[in-house]
Amino acid sequence: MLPSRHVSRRTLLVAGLATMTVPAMSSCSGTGGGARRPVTPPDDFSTPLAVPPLDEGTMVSPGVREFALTAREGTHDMGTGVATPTWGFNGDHLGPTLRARSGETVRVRVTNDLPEETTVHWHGMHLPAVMDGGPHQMIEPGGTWEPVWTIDQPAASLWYHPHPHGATEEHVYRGLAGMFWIDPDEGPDTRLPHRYGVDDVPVVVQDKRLDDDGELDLDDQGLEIGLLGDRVLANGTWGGHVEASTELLRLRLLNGSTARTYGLGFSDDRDFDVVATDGGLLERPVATTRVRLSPGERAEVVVRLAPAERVRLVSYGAELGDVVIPSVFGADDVIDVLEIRARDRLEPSPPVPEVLTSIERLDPSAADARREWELEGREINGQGMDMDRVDATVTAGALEQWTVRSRNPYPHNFHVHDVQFRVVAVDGAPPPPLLAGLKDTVYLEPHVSYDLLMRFGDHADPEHPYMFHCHLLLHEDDGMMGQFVVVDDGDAADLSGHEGH
Ligand SMILES: [Cu+2]
Repeated sequence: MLPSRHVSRRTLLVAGLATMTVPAMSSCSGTGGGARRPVTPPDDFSTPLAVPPLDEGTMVSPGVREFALTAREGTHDMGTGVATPTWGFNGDHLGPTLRARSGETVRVRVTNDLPEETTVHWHGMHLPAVMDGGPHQMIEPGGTWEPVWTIDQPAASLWYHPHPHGATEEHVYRGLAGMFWIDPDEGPDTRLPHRYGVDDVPVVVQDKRLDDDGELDLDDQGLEIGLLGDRVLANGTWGGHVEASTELLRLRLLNGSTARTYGLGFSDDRDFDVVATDGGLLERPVATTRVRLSPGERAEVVVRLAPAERVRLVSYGAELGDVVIPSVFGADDVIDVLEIRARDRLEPSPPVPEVLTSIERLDPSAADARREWELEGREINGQGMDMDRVDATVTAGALEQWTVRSRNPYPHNFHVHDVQFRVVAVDGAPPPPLLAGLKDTVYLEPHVSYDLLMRFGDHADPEHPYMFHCHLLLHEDDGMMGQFVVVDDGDAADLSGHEGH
């Protein structure tokens, strides 16, 4: 099931880390053969930032919005002047920003024009398991898949990407990723900057490494966390600039990388407001100078600009917690992501509201069930992914507390399909403000326990599982993933009839 390129060397590295063979690790960060190349900074920021096309679909009947996505091959210039072979949705690289409203029914006609099977997963979306686009909903080359669901969650910046078991890292790395914005039911939230591509800009942050022929280098060089690129692109643009015409600029940041965790801020260390995390608005804006995003996480930030200034969005590297030799995982890399160029005259923007929303309080003591998940090597609770095994059977509507912990001295994170969870405790303490909102993916500092409280939905289906997994895509591909099934009270899961056997 697993691609062979991952197995033997990987096992050795895991074994090495388990016994803390630090010298073996340091050789990865040295200058000898197989060393990781330093990150290449852009020469200048003369290229306009690519903004993915906005796709609001077609209203085929009142409240029903239809989209079409085709995954296909193409080429894209990653800033080298070379046409790098890539994959994209409805284009050569990446995909359009799909936009729909809370309460609408959405239908997406997905066509696979790739030479191999893939899937499309709606990351962060609450929806029936059979519409989730996980590894059980494979689309053959030339095939189509048409999921339909009703959006039953607040406004949020979600995203979509392939999820074929064993090949997710490669499919995302080749370029298959796009954002899916949910607006409030009455339309865009006008209290915040909301004009697409003008003062409300999607920023898909990804690192890539190209070989001497200008092709994407899929060799992870034995790095424990998988592919770590030496150039960082925003929306596929290396060294891009965005021209700002308003005093406030909202950037919807998505870490669409396969392995790298970013610590994002601005070149002059200015404060900015984080207004939303994975699953939607925070209750109040959080003023900060850094936001940490591990693969799959999102944050919406609002930055105030002065006329005619230039300021860069920078990844200062990330606080990874108690990892061995953080530099090996890119934690020391300081990377310019894009430049903001403010016009000489800026349109006034309304101030960011002091109160953005209210989020339902969930009481941990009222949990219907508690589960513990320990991540180690490529396993969760000592088991690798098995498409035929159900790791948790959840009652529809149940409130559950999942306690998650990494037992490795290198990065992992944790993503749960179908639900937005609340981080109610980090090692028993209240979560930091940026983890206090709705989340579907959380970085796991090694040896720290995260208590996640989540209310499962109403889409009972004993035959189709949802996934939970590490969102470092190599780890996921190698089996750091489990399955849960949502059933009506008293029912049992039954995967015997599902596809994929
Ligand atoms: Cu992991």
